[in-house]
Amino acid sequence: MLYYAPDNASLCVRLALLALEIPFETALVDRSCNAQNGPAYTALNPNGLIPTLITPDGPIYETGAILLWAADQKPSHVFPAVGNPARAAGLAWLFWLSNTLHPTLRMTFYPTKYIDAGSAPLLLTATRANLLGHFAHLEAHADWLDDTQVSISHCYLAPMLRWSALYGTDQSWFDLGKFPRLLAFAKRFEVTHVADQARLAEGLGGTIFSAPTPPCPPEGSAT
Ligand SMILES: N[C@@H](CCC(=O)N[C@@H](CS)C(=O)NCC(=O)O)C(=O)O
Repeated sequence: MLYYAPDNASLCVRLALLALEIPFETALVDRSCNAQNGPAYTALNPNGLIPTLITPDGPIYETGAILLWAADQKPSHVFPAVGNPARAAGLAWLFWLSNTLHPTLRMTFYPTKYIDAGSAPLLLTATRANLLGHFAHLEAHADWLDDTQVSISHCYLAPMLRWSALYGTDQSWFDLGKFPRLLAFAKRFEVTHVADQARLAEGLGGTIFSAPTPPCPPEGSAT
């Protein structure tokens, strides 16, 4: 069971489970009433953050951890298995996405969780500059962007490109067109069967990664 909200970090997990062809059901976390902080959800994930995946081993949270757990259920499908020399670089990038790019992006969505409202504009300016540096880093060094086989790092990154274009107080800082390799990746991934299934399930519209529009989900809300 995947606890999700449309166009939330659970989208990364949905994409990976679809790519792995691991059957799953979903349970909506209703953000309109802050259900992520209610007792039923925090009993599963005490951080009060979406997603959580219920597995035979119990609930797992943290997007990167869930992606790795899922990939290890079907070794070599979407991530190098233990023993494969490519796993080292794969892990380095997965953790970079999880401990560098994703938290930085979160700061632009929820600046007042990190600093007082008066200082938020300063934080946003600095954080957006950092993010542009992170995207330039990917553009220059992430050779896995060009892989045609879907990986869990693809499933993690593509929604982050989408959110950069859609969420926060001002999107003028972000122009995917300035990063041709990232743009080509987004265009390639969004026409896969996996992205199409996620798009329909969460009402994400067309060109969901390269030129996204706000979602129109069949249930729940993104924020
Ligand atoms: N470190 C967490 C972050 C997840 C996260 O930021 N989730 C957002 C939705 S995309 C959330 O739950 N936001 C609700 C809140 O902050 O109250 C992870 O990797 O799973």
